[in-house]
Amino acid sequence: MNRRHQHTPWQEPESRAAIPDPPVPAPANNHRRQLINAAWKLAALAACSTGALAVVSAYGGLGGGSDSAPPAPPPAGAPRAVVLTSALSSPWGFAFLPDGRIVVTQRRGTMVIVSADGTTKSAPLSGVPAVDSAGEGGLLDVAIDPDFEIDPWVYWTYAESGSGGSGTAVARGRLSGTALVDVQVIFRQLPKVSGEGHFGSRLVFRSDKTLYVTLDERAEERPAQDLTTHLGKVIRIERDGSVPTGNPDLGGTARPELWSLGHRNPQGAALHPTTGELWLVEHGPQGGDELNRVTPGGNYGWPVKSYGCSYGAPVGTACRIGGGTHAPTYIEPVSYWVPTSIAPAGLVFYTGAGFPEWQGNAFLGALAGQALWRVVLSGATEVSREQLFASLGERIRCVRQGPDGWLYLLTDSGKLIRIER
Ligand SMILES: [Ca+2]
Repeated sequence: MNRRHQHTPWQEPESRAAIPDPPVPAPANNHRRQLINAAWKLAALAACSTGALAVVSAYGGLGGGSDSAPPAPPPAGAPRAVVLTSALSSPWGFAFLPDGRIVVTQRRGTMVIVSADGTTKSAPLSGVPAVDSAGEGGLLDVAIDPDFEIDPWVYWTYAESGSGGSGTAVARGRLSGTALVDVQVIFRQLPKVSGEGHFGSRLVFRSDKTLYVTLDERAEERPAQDLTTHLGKVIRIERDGSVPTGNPDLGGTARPELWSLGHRNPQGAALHPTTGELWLVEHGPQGGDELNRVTPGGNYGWPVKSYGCSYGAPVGTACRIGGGTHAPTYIEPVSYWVPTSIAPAGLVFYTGAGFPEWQGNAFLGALAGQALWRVVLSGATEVSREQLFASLGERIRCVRQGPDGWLYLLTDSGKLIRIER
């Protein structure tokens, strides 16, 4: 087996969440919430008999996995998870439409629209080009045009087959009912390469309506430092794919759309709410997952430096790639995870009113790590971090904040979950 593919998240079973979902979706009022909580408690008790875990509390209120003691209820007001739907098929990315509905990509190549309360799911949208869904590829992230109400463009990333293999691409189409029309491919990662690992990718609109795209290194490693390729880079493009002004000058042979380099497999990205800067999370090899603040022209070190180790290396610090330390040549991560990879996916800075204690914190999902991570920051310095909802036992693929101010999670098992109180 290719050593670079040994930890790929899709190789893990997607059947960990053997817990029945609540019988009704989103709670509309306190009475329904009580019904849902009762259903979850029953599910938790049932799950305990099979050794599985269940939880609705961020801190394990209904979990614990003990066969002898009944689970304790979550503390009043504690953040809790409500499953809005579990009817999605390997969902990967989602985005809120102005009317509150949610566009969801499903990795094998379909896009659907879910109602705001999760109770209904549309037929697959027509017009989505064919995707290469082998390995970690497929239909990936989705974003809504900042001017959607004027011109209803939807943007998405996907693995595209072509000469030389496959690569990440960005397309857009106008949403008309359940159709995407006027579909255009606005960007293609070059070169396309063989292999089924590391396609990234996330889409983030800046306040100036240009588009950041985070691009993996396709498990090729070295090209992440090669400015003539798009592998292992963040790019910044206009909505039609053209190159905007203001990108960093990286030298004569550099591709003009490049924004930063030296990334491995960035599967989460978000704008910082006060600085407007792009931040991202990327997978390390064996350990070395990173939360990064992205600066224009910044080099994040892969594959020269990593706090992780090559696959198969003994656990420890001696095996860290390039010694681990990035500075002064490369940019240090804000936070990193060792010795085990959590496989981060999805990133958001919380700005909602529902959790005042979480204001300005970064939240990222974990696939292999099966948790929602909360990182408390002071500027670009980590103050503390903790994992939440680990007892859900879900591979969390995407994290966003909804227009209602709650956090929303997408899981590989097919769930859309709202974190509320
Ligand atoms: Ca790095």
